[in-house]
Amino acid sequence: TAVIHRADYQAPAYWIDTVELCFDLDPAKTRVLNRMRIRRNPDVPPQPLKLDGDELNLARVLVNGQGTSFKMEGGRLVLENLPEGSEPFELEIFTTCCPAKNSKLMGLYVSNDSFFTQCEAEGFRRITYFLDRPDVMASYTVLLRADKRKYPVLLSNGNLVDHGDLEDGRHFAKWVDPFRKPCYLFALVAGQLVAREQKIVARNGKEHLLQVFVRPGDLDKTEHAMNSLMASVAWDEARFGLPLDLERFMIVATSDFNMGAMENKGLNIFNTKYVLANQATATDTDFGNIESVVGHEYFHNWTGNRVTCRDWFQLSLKEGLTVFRDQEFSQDLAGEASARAVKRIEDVRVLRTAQFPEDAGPMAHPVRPDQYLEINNFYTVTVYEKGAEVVRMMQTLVGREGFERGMTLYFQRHDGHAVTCDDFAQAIADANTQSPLYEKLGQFKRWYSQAGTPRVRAVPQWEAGTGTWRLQLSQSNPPTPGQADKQPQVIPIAWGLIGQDGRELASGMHVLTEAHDTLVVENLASEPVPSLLRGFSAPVILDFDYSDGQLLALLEHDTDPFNRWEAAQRLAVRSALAAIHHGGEVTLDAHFVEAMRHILRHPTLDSAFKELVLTLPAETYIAEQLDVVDPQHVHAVRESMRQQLATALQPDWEAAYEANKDSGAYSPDPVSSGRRALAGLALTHLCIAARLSSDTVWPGKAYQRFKDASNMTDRFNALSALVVGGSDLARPALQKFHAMFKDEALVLDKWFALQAGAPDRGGNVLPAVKQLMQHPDFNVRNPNRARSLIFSYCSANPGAFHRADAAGYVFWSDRVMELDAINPQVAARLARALDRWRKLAEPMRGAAREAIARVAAKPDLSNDVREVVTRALA
Ligand code: HT7
Ligand code: ZN
Repeated sequence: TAVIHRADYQAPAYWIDTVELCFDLDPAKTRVLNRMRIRRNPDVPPQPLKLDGDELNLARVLVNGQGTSFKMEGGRLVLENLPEGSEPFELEIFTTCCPAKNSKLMGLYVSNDSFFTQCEAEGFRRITYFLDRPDVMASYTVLLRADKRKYPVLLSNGNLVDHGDLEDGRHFAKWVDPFRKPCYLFALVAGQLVAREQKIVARNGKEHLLQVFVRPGDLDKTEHAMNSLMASVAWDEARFGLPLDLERFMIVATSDFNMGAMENKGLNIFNTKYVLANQATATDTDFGNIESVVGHEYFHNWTGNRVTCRDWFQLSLKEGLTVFRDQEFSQDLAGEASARAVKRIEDVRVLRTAQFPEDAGPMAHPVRPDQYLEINNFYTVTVYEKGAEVVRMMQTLVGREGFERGMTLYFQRHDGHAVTCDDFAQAIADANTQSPLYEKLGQFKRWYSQAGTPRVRAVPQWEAGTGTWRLQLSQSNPPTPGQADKQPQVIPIAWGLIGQDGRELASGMHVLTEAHDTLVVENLASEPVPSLLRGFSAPVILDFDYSDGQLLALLEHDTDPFNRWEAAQRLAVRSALAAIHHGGEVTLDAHFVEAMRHILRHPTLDSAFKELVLTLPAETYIAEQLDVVDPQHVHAVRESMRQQLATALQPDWEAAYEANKDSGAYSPDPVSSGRRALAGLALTHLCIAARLSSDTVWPGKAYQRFKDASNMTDRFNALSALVVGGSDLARPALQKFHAMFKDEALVLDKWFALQAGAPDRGGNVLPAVKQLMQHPDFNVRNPNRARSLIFSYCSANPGAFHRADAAGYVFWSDRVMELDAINPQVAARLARALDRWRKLAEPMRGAAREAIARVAAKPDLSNDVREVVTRALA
């Protein structure tokens, strides 16, 4: 298969106006009758109709009811003798497929005896022959027929217009979607499912039915998803004036799913991980993720479905914008400014630990990529999270109201159409002609076209005589694959100045557009400490040579909570880098330890914020600051820092634990979940300290808490504290945990993940992972389970994975190849675990390259994995 280029976009040669699909559902052989009304696109020179198809068995093709000649061309069905002229014609195609054997989970597949579909990005062609591209929008009528006892629930997009019984114990349901849509938004579900239902009345008085479908037995885990859905409907109406446009909105959960969820029109299909929760089985993080994923998919109804993408290069048009919207939603629901800041810090942490490395590695690509071999490889943190930052910068540049005006204009212009990232940026700018976005739009759009993380260097100059403070700013962006030279970007820098007494002296927004620029502030009494890039106002790396004293001052006084946290992160990274560069032991600076104590003891700061400040930067984040990385050394240094914080602050951790351990009747709200998070962090440190002093009291307390906990967050945090602290009680606790939750798939995922992510002690994690692969509950074909064991080891446990004996890499290459034969999308995600191999110190570097080459040499690789390993070796 050839590389596809954005520049080669051409409008489709035909339009498909209506689609009537009739399914006879059978796991071994599902029959699909597809009747379409098609017409030539008059703007394109006449050419044959080429319909995409994949793993289909073709039985019949009729044009206007008559047999016709056709040929196959690389999986495509090519029709040359079609009626001439602009009149529509009817094309009927009859195919069969085998959902039971569909392990790729794209197209129509079976999971737990139910049928599900996944069509984004190119799965519809695995259901029927079609113009499988997002700019072909059609009206769908869907007739589903199936055995009534086995598949009592039959769902598709839109409204149920008819249903009834058929002969031989079968029944049918007919669905009509009132909105035109691209085929990637098509969905069907059939199976034994039950629903939590909720009627809601919109602002205009219209009634809607919300339904959350799950397997019988899971209904008690659907309340939070339903609450999140109701909150999402209300939020989109209140913040953006965007109403629910369907009588019925359905969510269905499946335990076999490649990603988090899918926004099919009116029929969202979700990974169970992002639907099912109750206090006994789900952690606060799970509750938070459900809220944001339910919001995300719901918000796609406008940003993605009503206005969709012209082609897949425009993916961030819907994904970046919708991530931005779900982030705003979660912040708005969090309420108070401090809780909003916590959410912002969490989002930035994802960006910096996952997207920055992507932008610096072999898979680096612009938010709007220029080429791909396999589009599934471009559902990335760059398209999603960096894309969201680009939208956030637009809001920063035009203001919140201006952004809402821009959104209104965007829908006025483009509702019902398939458009581009340019169209979006143009609408936001055109609604704000007085803004820097409008003035600099062409340059701003480099955020869409240039890959790489820009670096902003800021150098201060203080002129005591005149009280003038200058900040010399310069920006640069390193080369990325295919892009050697970069042009300056538009970088909004929110700033503030803190005086000697800790008070804020001035603040503002500087929009950096040139390669070099100077910010000047006059009439200052003494040299200030700058707080730069407040709230992380742009997705850049900021270099400023802060002294330790300045960082401590920011940690203590900054009015911007993001930069308070950032100051602690900088201090911690600095200690880690010093230890790594000098090859020796880390000795934490006494001032840093005191500052941490001060935060931990602080009478008014939120527990959630304290937990973030006291959590050391991730190993991958520390590794990104280095040119050559020995992941085991990074791990050892971070562990040593954690041990020092554990022992030096022991009484403070005890006090924090006692003050936060009881969070009252369970509720996943920010205040009580923050208390649980801090209690959990404290317990981990107390178990670490106990190991160092051979104390058994705290592991005993952790074990007791593990047993007595009334919610999964406390229980899992206690279990994790025992595992991380290396306590002898970890083993019996893990066994007990398994016995308690052996029937809860999502909890077992946590059980596998905790063991695969455990700190390595003498190379013990890999053998444990290999043994767990033999566990009766392990199933490599289930993506959640594969991720919980294999990914947790290869992608989330660098200290254990990057072994000098290369055994981790051999394991990785075996798993990539094994998974590729089952599910290429999942395999390709795993393949990315070695993206940053070039930075590794020897002997890991050579061993990693060998492992990648081993995968690349396999002859029958999927496009998905081939693209990842080829780029890695390029
Ligand atoms: N838009 C959805 C993307 C998605 C997906 C893509 C490829 C393969 C499987 C998939 N499942 C869902 C998810 C979202 O961003 O909302
Ligand atoms: Zn999305």
